Amino acid sequence: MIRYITAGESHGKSLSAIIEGLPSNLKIDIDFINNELKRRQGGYGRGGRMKIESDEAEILSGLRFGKTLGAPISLLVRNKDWENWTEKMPPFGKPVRGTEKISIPRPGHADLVGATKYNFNDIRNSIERSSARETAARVAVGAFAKQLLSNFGIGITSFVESIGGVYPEDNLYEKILAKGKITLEEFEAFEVVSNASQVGVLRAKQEEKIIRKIKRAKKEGDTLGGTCVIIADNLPVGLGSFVHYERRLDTVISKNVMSINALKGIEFGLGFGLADMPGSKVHDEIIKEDSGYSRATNFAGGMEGGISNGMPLVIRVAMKPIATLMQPLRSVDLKTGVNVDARRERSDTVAVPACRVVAEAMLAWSIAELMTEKFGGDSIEEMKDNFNSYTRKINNRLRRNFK
Ligand code: EPS
Repeated sequence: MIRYITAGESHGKSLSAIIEGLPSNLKIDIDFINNELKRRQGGYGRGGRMKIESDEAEILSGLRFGKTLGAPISLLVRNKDWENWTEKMPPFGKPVRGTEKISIPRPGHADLVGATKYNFNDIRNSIERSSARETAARVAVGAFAKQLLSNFGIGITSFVESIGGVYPEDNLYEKILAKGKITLEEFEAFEVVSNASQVGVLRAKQEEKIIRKIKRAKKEGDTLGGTCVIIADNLPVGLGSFVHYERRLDTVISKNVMSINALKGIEFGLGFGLADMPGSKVHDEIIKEDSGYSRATNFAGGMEGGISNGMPLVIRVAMKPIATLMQPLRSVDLKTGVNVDARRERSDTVAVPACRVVAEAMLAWSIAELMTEKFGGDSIEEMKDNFNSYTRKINNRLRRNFK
């Protein structure tokens, strides 16, 4: 079993994470981790904070000469902005005279529920840990998972499908599902094109429209949400299970991916679209190929019965607009009980391009959870042996069983 935990406040000294259960001898490339962190920071429409930070992971334990020891891994991502917050966020001491106590919650943020639940007299205490800054730690964790998965040929990519309701004109998502299998060239093209786009999309005309929309939203003091598509390819058949609710592939993915700040929806394959169509139009027909059994289409998004079926794993997620508005909505000052405008706080106009990178990390983690559960092993060598033995024999066994 692998697990991780993160710690850290948005304007505290650092974010940190502990990862437990990765096999030993797994090669880890720090440049890869830092590049993932850089990808998360990018995207048109982010706020002032990303100009201050240049996120980098510092590995404190669990690695020796670039390989895992099988021991817990601990890592840090330092907050450069901490320098500006030493008086407002010290772990000890007392607030200096004149330190503002925040009493006006933002609609849509964790401000009010956090202060209510944790019995705070300053909303700053809610803001700090609920901030999506925490996702930097999770991207670092996901970068470990991605490197584990690459040993088994499993790749993960993504693109932003829409921002502010601006979708590609060619119904791209359905097209990908209708096509079924994804070639390596197509997979790589998703990666290259989305990474080159300022907003993570695949279509140039759509990018222009989205940038115009973000500019307008910013001018109007508003914010935008959007949808992202995340794809994992080359999964073996058999990850997840129908025998228990918590072991289903879709359960594990939902738990991890839906924990991302501001995510409000997830679809597997055609998802909600499946509900509107007759079965004859959406169930993926089974076809025989030299390498085994395949499906003619992929509307199920790579799973049947909570188990991976060897088709690309395709999910779509929806992110709500950022809750901090420069043209604020109505709120209440908790000090006076009087209706006032919500508080403004430095923030982003849109963070959907960052969200797709975090979603990749969480999808990678989900698959890593199930891969280590199924193929176990204390070292990467042992895990590979188990994996190879299973995947090599799986088709022959099926053939023999049904002779
Ligand atoms: C974020 C850091 C934050 C915000 C954003 C995400 O920085 P700051 O609050 O210092 O400006 O840019 O946080 C939120 C959207 C949120 O709602 O908390 C980051 O590193 O991703």
